[in-house]
This record gives sequence, structure tokens and C-alpha cells, in this order.
Amino acid sequence: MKTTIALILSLLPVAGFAHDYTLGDLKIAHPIARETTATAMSSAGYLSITNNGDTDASLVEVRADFPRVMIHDTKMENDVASMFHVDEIVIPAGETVTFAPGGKHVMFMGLNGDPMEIGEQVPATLVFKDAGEIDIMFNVEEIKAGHNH
Ligand SMILES: [Cu+2]
Repeated sequence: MKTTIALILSLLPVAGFAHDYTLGDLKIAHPIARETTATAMSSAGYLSITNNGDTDASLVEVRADFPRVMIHDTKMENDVASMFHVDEIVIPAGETVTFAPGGKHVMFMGLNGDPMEIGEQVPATLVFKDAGEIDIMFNVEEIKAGHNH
């Protein structure tokens, strides 16, 4: 993992630049992942997806080089936030869905001693039901709880 990231970093200009991606009618903006401590077993990724098309889109899978990667949403019950797995995130036609702390996020699990450090980039693939797949990079940043993009 570290080797891959170092190689990718050397091929890119400066980490931290605003970055977004286009897949057909979908625009994926500013994917970022949370910096972790050395012993953390998981991290979360955030981004926003805008659907400029006439039909709803659906994110059904995120792939990355970790033992498990899932799409999570968060719910409040009795003032306690808990996250749960979802099979898909629908991005309605003409709307933007934002993944952010306290809400929807991509869960990277099984870091196992290889923390995410500020400035690293995490390669991932977003898989949509009809629109196909796109390779993106999550920039690792310090993300404070409740911080929104
Ligand atoms: Cu989660």
C-alpha cells in the first residue's frame, strides 16, 4: 500500500489541490479520506456526487485496496449516532448527494497498521449501477468531526 501511494504521489503535482471527476452525467467532487492514528483499523472517505442527467443514478460499490470497503450511512437514535451499511446510494436526477462526517461515508476497513497520513492519496473505484465505473483518488486530510465541505 505505501509503495503504491508513494509511486502515485510522485506522478502527481501537489497533493491537496481541488480535484473532481466526470463520468457521463455524474460529477464527483473532492474525495477526501480521514487521517488516522497509527493504530486505527478503519478510516472514512467523503465526497459529493452530482447527477446532471435525466435519470436517477445509483452508487452500488466502492472498491479500494483494503480488506473491506463499505458504503455507510448514519442515523440518530436516542441522541446516539450509529452507522449502518447500505447497498446503494441513489443520486436523484438533477441533485447532489454529499458524503460528510455525521452522514454518508465510505468505510475503509482493515488498515491493520498502515495508517492514512496527510498528503497520501488513496486510489479507489466507484461503481454505479448503470453509469459504469470510475477510478478516483481520495486525498487524505485532517477532518474534524462535523467539518463539512
Ligand atoms: Cu462507517
